[in-house]
Amino acid sequence: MKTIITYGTFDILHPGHVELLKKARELGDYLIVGISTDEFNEIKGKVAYNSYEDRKAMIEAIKYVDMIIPEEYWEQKIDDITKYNVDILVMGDDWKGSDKFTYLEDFVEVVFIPRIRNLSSTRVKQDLANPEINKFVKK
Ligand code: C2G
Repeated sequence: MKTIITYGTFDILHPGHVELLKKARELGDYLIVGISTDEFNEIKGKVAYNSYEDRKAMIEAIKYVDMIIPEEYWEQKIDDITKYNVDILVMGDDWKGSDKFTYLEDFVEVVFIPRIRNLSSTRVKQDLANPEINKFVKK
């Protein structure tokens, strides 16, 4: 059995997230998703709209996902790779070249998947706050 792992905040869910999870799962037989806890998001400098529990509920409802684990610190990936006998770590290619991942290439196959369109949770939040785009927001 080929085990795949990926990590992320997965806040405002959008097609880019789903495409990433689909493509990750297609690389093997079992997909583990490490979802950033609210505390780890603070370390990442991110504020999620949805709580960890809500983000976990959304991601585990996606048919490509087999297991959810909390992502609590950057360096846990080495432990996860051993603990879950991971064959491939997958991330969107916005992480390609990041020192958060390059060192992992000595321990596991790392695959960067091209991000589809330029979707992001941040952009969705910005668009929703923009009265020119979101008609429910008063000008
Ligand atoms: N992603 C993608 N395409 C998009 C947007 C995001 O492939 N249009 C990918 C990202 O590259 C990442 C995953 O979806 O692999 C989750 O994205 P985020 O929720 O923004 O997570 P991020 O802030 O990148 O945190 O230790 C890793 C970090 O937890 C990743």
